[in-house]
Amino acid sequence: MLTLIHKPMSRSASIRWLLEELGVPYETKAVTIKGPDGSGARDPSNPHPHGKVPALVHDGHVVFETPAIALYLTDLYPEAKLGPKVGDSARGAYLSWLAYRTGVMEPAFLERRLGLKHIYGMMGWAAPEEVEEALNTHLAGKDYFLGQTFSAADIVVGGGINFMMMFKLMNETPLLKDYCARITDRPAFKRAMELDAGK
Ligand SMILES: N[C@@H](CCC(=O)N[C@@H](CS)C(=O)NCC(=O)O)C(=O)O
Repeated sequence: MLTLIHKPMSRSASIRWLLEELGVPYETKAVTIKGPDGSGARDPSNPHPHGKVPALVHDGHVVFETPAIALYLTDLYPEAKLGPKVGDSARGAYLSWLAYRTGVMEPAFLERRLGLKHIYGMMGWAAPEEVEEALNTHLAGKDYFLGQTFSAADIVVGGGINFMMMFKLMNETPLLKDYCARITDRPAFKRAMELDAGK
């Protein structure tokens, strides 16, 4: 059994979206988390080492960190074709973009949000304007991160782009706007959002 440790409308919504894309049975376990305004508290029953969401429990095994959960699930259900298998020529790009979400993209835009100065050679991520340029350059002429095929990289990175543009952390470009419209038009995305909204 798959259990998503979840808080609606948080980062774990992207894993719910992925589970809906996969079309596999899963349950959600709602937990409380600490909020940025000091509200909320860690749920002692959350197996994530820092009490964050998402976490996934699969037959008693805990997986945490969004890219790791996405990779775990797309490897577990290869028939859904949401992530290239080991040996596939697109596998390297897939892994790289999954890692990019939390290793580069998120820290860069948090740096912008907090008004921090980018320090080259020290910060392990790129400056926000360079991330924007890289994303726009990579997606030019493509429908999805891996080219013409939708994959979980579009949920993990694309979902992040959608969120960051919505909250004005990332500059909107016609290309990114079109891309986000394409990925959020998917029935699984709409289902996940409706479920999160309690509909
Ligand atoms: N790097 C983690 C970040 C997870 C994360 O920070 N989630 C937020 C919710 S959007 C959270 O649980 N915050 C509670 C806390 O920081 O204690 C991932 O991508 O899975």
